[in-house]
Formats: sequence, structure tokens, C-alpha cells
Amino acid sequence: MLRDRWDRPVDGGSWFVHHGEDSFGDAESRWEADVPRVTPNDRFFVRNHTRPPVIDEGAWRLLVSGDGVVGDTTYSLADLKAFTSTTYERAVECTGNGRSLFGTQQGTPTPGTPWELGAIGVARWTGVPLRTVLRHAGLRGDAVQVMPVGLDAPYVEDGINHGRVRRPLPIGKALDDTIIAWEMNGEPLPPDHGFPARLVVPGWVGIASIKWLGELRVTTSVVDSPWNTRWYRMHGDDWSGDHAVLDRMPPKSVVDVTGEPSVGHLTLLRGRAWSGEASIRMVEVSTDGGESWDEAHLTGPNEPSSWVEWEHPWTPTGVGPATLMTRATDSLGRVQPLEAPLNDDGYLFGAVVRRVVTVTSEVRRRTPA
Ligand SMILES: Nc1nc2c(c(=O)[nH]1)N[C@H]1C(S)=C(S)[C@@H](COP(=O)(O)O)O[C@H]1N2
Ligand SMILES: [Mo]
Repeated sequence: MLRDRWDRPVDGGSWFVHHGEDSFGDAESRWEADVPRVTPNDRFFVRNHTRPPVIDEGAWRLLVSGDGVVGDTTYSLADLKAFTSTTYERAVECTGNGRSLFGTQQGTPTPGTPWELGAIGVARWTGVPLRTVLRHAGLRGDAVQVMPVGLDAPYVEDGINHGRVRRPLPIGKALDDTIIAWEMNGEPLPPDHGFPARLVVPGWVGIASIKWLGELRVTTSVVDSPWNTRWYRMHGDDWSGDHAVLDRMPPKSVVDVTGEPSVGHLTLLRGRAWSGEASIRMVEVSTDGGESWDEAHLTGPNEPSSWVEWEHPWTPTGVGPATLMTRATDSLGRVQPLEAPLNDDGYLFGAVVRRVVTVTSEVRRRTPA
């Protein structure tokens, strides 16, 4: 039995792919598995840059400071819970989700955690809108950004100490749909997901959603951190200026379940599609490597920055390998391209994914129980 760093049993074999012996618990969900639409907490992907902290809820405080507020204010968890809370269903997705496909699908591997497409989860988050807390703390009209700072150990790489994990959030997004969350699917945040409180920044690169939140530094000038200059920014030949800034995630889609395709028999293809700050307008499916496309049927909720499930009946006509592809169009009109733009760190793999399945000549018999 696999156990995590908190010595809890982990159902690792079936739900998670663990990355890196020396990582701090990075693990992704297996998207081939028939995962529930809302990801259970113990199956939600984990991405930790450094050693996660063990925090005593009673002693925990959030400090709001900087020249963008009238003075320093400190909040306990009880203080935050006294505000009117809000609950929504939103995805958190790693910027590098799909990175390994730059290698396997485009022949241009990049360094970094070799995520397939499971570095994303959707949960029901409960917390207080960040704007409520900022206004309570005396937000000034000329504040331009908030720097959320995590309480995990400072990040040290090759002997260089980059300080605590932090990334500037422009004031527009901070006042929009960002929340300080303390509940995930109706339970306190698990240790790996930011206990006792984290930001949820819907539709943005996962690094924006700072876990184990300790400070919010509100400023009237722009302040950078390595997490928006050195990492989580596009680097490489074709990238410069504002173009290189990473915020909203692109539309994506996957086939989750294929059944057992066989000639002349109907099988139901099922999967998910999602996009940052947008809902999904359409999912198209190809079962012949992109020669022809059909529109899939969307089922269930279809909220922005979350995912929608789709299904598509398929009756294969030929034996052998078949290439399945899906292409999402989001409510902003963005369409998945056939190739994702290359960048040095393998961020934002949003291309149409190719998945090869084998069509058999007969329906495979299930082993009798
Ligand atoms: N304090 C802190 N916040 C963090 C991180 C971290 O290492 N430290 N990782 C970020 C990254 S890169 C991602 S993708 C998400 C992952 O959230 P999860 O582990 O809850 O899935 O948290 C973000 N917030
Ligand atoms: Mo990430």
C-alpha cells in the first residue's frame, strides 16, 4: 500500500501517476480512468514546489499589508468565516498540464514535470471573495496588484533561495471571481491542497491559486516574483513582451472512455472539455485521424473555468488502429489548434490530442464472474 507524506494510504495504483522521487508529492490523475465529474479530494492532482507546511488552524493568521491598503490587518480563520461565504465549482489546472505531449505528439520534448493530461481537477470550493477581504482591509483606489504569499518552505534551487512561493495577481482578477477558500468539496482543505486556506483563481494558470496562504501584499506599483518572470512565463524564440505573460488557460478536451471498439458494434465515446474563464460551446470528435469531424453531445453542467462532459456514439467500420481526436471550441470563440506553440518550459499544451485505439473484429467477451 502506497502511503503519502502524511502517512495516509493512497490509492496510488489506480488513480494517480506519481512524478519524481525527489518531488514533494507531485501526482496527476489518470485521465483514462472513469473519473467522477467533480474530483474527490483524495484523487485531486498535487503540485508542490517545495516542502508543504503543517499548520495549526487556531494559530494561523492571514496578514493583509502593503501601500495599496490603508494599514495592516490580520485575519484568523474564524474572521474569514464570519464574512458571507460563496461556493462554486471550478477547475485548478497546472500550467504545464499536457507537457509530455510536446514530446510524444509534436516531437519537441521540453524539461519539467512530464504531466500527461491529469494535472487538473474540478472541486466545489467554499470561501470568501477576495474583494470582500480587500475592501474590509481598506483597499485604496490606486492599488494595482496583490501578491499572495504561501507559508510553505522557501524554494531553493541550485543553492539559490527564491523565497516563499508567490505570484502577483492583477487587481482586476483579484476583485473579480477570486476567492480565499477553506473548503474543498464540503471538507476542510486537505494538507496537500493548502490547509487551512488558499486562493482559487478560476481559469488562470494553477500557480496563481497560492496554497497555505499567509500574506496578501497589496501594492500601488507592479512587483514581480520569479513565479511570473523566470517560471510561468513563456520563454523561447517566438515569445516577448505581453505575449509571454501567462494568465488564462486555453480550451482543451480529452477522450476518457472508449469502451471496447469492435467492427459493426456501437460503443459510446465519453470525455470532458474545459477552458479558462469560458464555458464550452462545442466539442467535435474525429475517429479517423482528423479526416472527418462530428459534433459530440454535451451533457450536464457547463460552467466557465470548469469542465463539461460529452459523449459520442461510434460504430467502427474497419479493424485495426483508429486515431481518436477531439476539438473544443469555447464560449470566447477559441478553438483548439492541431499544434501547440512551442516554448522552452512546455507550458499551455492546448492542441487537439490524438489517441490511438485498436478496433477488433468481434465484441470481446467479458470474463464470467
Ligand atoms: N504555496 C504554494 N502554492 C501553490 C503551489 C506551491 O507549490 N506552493 N503550487 C502551485 C501550482 S504550480 C499548482 S498547479 C497548484 C496545484 O494545486 P493542487 O496541488 O491543490 O492541485 O497550486 C499552486 N499553488
Ligand atoms: Mo502548476
